[in-house]
Amino acid sequence: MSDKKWWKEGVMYQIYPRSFQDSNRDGIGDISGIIQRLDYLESLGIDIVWLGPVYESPNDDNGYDISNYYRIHPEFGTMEDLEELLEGLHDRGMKLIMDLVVNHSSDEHKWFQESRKSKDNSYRDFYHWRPPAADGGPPYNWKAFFGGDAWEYDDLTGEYYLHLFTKKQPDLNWENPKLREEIYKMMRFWLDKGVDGFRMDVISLISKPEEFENIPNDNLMYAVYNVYANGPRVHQYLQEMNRKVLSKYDIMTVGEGPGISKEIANDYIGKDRNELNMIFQLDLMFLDNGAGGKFDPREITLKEFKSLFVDWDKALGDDGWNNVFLDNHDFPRMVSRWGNDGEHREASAKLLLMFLLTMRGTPCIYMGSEIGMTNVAFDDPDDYRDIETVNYFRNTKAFGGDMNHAMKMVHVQGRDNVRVPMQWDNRINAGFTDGEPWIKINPNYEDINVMSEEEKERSILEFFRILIQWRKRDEVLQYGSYKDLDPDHSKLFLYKRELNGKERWVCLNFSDEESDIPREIKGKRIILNNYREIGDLLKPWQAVLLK
Ligand code: TEU
Ligand code: CA
Repeated sequence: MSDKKWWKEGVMYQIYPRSFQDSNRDGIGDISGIIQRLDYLESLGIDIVWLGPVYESPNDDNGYDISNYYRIHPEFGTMEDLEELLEGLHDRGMKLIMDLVVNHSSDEHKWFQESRKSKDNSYRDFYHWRPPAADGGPPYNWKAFFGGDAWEYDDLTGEYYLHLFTKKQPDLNWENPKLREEIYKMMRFWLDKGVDGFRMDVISLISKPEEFENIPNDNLMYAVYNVYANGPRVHQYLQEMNRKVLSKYDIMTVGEGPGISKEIANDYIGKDRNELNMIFQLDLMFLDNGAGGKFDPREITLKEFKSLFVDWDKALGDDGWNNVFLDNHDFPRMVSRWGNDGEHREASAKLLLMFLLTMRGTPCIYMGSEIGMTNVAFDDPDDYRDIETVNYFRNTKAFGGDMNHAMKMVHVQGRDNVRVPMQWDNRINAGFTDGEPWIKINPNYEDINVMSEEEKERSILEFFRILIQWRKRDEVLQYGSYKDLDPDHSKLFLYKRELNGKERWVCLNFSDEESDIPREIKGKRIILNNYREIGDLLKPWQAVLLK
């Protein structure tokens, strides 16, 4: 059995601050808005809130471009608000983890402002600068995550700087010990305030190759897994960070890990590595990327889906610890992507929640999934806000691509699917704001919202609350071993959790069709079922937990 830790027993809940609750009618979610909803958070039974970035930022990438790590962006409130939120969570027995975005800063951060001034500026080496190629173009052929080149020319000094994300997100140079000390100092500032840990943005990318080289392939995922991630000194940096900062506090860390494959995951999170506690592995999120990237997706089979979880569980074993999630602020809504958000929305939303809360690993639920919120489909490109989507539309247009097709792809894959505001009730703007929201509301808010879920019997929300209570008092669900009982089944995900002779079975029908009841669960006692009963066949998206 894996060692006991509070962060293995807790349930995480992600808040995207811009879209949770507006408190001052400017149409932007803010910290006071979250404070107004503290009782709701407590009522869910969640333990750990992951708060997206609320630091000062020009918002090129909605706060993932930080211009001052010590200040709260005025649109989100003040430092006092943040302290009040922290206290409010702690009073209710919940923890707060903050987003730590240190692979890159904003180009408006004072470090970058200094760095670009001259080649001998004392901040020059806080970033990666290189002279142009012989033809004056970018020194290397690297591509950025949100389209275009990853090297940007700056005519002040006639050199290029590296940005793996937008050009307003220059990558920090971790080779520089002065930069690292600055980061550690900033981390201590937040930990001394009492925050309970960090979600570390793209932490797998912080160490760059010793010698930059061209990439023999223009597939972004190839670059991520083979060049951008897991650089030669990433473990040295994380061990140093752990020794100098993390180990001094009772906190948790989860590193976002694009490019970390299961074979090397325990190098980051293994017990004796003294690096991180968990990673968010993105293999599943990237699995459907086709040759043209995320906007060129392919179908994934249930078998692939299952084997990914099974293989990761096996690879981490009792040395590492998994984090289990099906969506976040970067990927489509889980019920739209992995369930059926039409006819079977309620059943499949419950099934996916049961999956998250019965797997081995700390579950992380994205706000709104507890009420089965779905993807959104705006008709007008101007209704989209996310820089990745905006760039995609722009590039499609520039290269004479099919805009209708692009729109369809955005409806399926775009990040704004999950960034539209939380749906609280059926009043105008879904109770999110009394002003003009920064992005349009999903028109289905009149049917899908917290208030109507609270009033309904056997709602998704009620199901989620019951599941959480089970998870929290059941050691078998927390620490029990995990075994897939029928890896080849094309519709069912059937697994067993086991601890000290106690067993739990989870039977999930991942399909729009009925399915046979597996013999393994016949005669077992039902703990929780997303249908009223269990007949001779499993209903579409039926989910049953048994003992
Ligand atoms: O995401 C990193 C990451 O790998 C994602 O960029 C993902 O590939 C992309 O969103 C797919 O559309 C983190 C943050 O979660 C994301 O919001 C930021 O935009 C990004 O880093 C840069 O900070
Ligand atoms: Ca506001």
